[in-house]
Amino acid sequence: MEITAMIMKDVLGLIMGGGRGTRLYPLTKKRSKPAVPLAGKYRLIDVPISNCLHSGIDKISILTQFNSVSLHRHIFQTYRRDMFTNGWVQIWAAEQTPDSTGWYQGTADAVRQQMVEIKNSGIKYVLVLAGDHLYRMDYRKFVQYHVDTKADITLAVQPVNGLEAPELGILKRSPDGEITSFIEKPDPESLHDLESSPGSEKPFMASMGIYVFSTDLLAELLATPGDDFGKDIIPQALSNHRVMGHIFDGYWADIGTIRRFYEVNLELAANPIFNLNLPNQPVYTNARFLPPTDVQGASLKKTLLAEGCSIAEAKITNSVIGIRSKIGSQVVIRDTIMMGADYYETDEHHAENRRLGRPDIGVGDGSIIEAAILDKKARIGRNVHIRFLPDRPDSETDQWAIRDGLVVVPKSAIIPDGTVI
Ligand code: ADQ
Ligand code: ADP
Repeated sequence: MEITAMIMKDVLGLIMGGGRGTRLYPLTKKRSKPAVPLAGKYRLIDVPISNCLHSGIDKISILTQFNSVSLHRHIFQTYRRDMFTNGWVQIWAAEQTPDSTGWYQGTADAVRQQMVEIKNSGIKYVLVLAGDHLYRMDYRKFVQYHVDTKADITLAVQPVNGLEAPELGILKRSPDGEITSFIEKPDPESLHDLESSPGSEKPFMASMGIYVFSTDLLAELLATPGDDFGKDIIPQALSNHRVMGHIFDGYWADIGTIRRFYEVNLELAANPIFNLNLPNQPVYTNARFLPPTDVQGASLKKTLLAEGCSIAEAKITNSVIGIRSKIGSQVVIRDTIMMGADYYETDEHHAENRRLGRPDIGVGDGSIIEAAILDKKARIGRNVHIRFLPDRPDSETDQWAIRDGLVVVPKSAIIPDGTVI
C-alpha cells in the first residue's frame, strides 16, 4: 500500500522534550531542553520538527517538563502556521491536575499524562520522537513500513558498536524484521547474546528511541503500569504484539549529554558529517533577518560562523560561533561552542554595563577560550583564560560549571576581567 499524503495527515509527531534536564545541565538551567541552541543558529527542537514538516506531518506536539519563555517564543516565531493549513505545533508541558502530581515520570508517563489531548486530536497514528537527536529521516518510509508489515509497533533501528550498545536499547530481529528480544541498556553479560552481526564493526542492533503506534494501541498499552518506553512498554509488548524494527541507514547522533552535544557541534564544524545545506530539506529555524557577520582581522579554521556576528581580531579554530557573537581583539578561541546572543547591546546597555562594572555580552579583548561552552549572552571580560585541563571532576560555581571535563558558562553568566578557569 502506498502511503499517501492523507495518511501522513493522520500522524501526530510527538516529540519527547526532556526529563529533568540533568544530562544537559547547565544548558537546561534556565530553559527547557528543546530550546537549547544547536550549531550556532538552531535549537534542538528544530531537528525533529523539520523532519516532521518535510515528511508531511503537520500536527506536532512537544512534551516538556517546564514551559520556558524561550521555547514558547521560538515555537511561536518559527512555526506559526497560516490560516490555509490545518497544521499546528503545540507545547504540552507537565502540569499538576487532580489526577497527577506534575512531573512526567518517564517517556511513557509523559505520553500517558497527555493521552486525553492525543485522543481528542482524533489522529490515527502517533509517532514518538526524541528531542535530542541530530538526523534527517523521511518518516513517510517509516510509517509506510509500519503499515506494509501490519505492525502493532515499529521502532527505528540502527547497527551500533560495542561501546555504544550499553547506553541504548539493544534488540534482535527475525529475518522478516520482527523484533524477538529487546533489552534496555544491557549490562556486559547480557550483551553477548544480543549480537545481530557477530564479527562486524557494528554487531548490535539498537533502538533509536523512535516509535510508531496506532493511537488506540498506545492508549491500551499506557493503561498498564510502566513509565518508560525503553524499560517497560516495548519489552512488555514483545510477547503479545507484532513489534517491527525498521532499519535507518543515515547519519544519526544522540546529543542528549554535554559531552555528545559538544562533540557533535564541533564535528559539524570540522567535517561535513551532517549536511545542514540541503536546499530541499533545510533545517528550519527562526528567520531573524540578521546583518552579515563583520570580520576585521580574524583567522578562522574548521569553524561554523553564524550570521550577525562582529569579530575584531581573533584566531578561531574548531569552534561554533553563534548568532550575534561579539569577539574583541587579540582573542583566541579553540574547540569551543559560543552560542551568541538574543539581541544586540546598545550604547545605553554598554553604559549600564560600565556602571554595573560588568563586561559587555561577548568575549573581551585578549581572552583565550579553550574547550568551553559559552551559553547565550555570556559576558566574558578582557584577558580571561578558560583552559582545557584533562580529567577535571564535575563541579559548579555561580558563574561556571565543569561538566564532562568541559567548562560551561551558563546563559547570561559574568566572567570578570582577568579570570583564569
Ligand atoms: P534514552 O535516550 O536513555 O534511551 P530517555 O532518557 O528516556 O531514553 O530519553 C528519550 C527521549 O525522551 C529524550 O529526547 C529525552 O529528552 C526525552 N525524555 C526523557 N524523559 C522524559 C520525560 N519525563 N518527559 C518528556 N521527555 C522525556 C532511549 C530508549 C533507548 C534508545 C535510545 C536512543 O529508551 O532504547 O536506544 O533512546 O537514543
Ligand atoms: P535563550 O533561551 O536562547 O537565551 P531568550 O528567551 O532568553 O532565549 O531570548 C530570546 C528573545 O529575547 C529574543 O527575541 C530577544 O529579542 C529577546 N530579549 C531577551 N532579553 C532581552 C533584552 N534584555 N533586551 C532586548 N531583547 C531581549
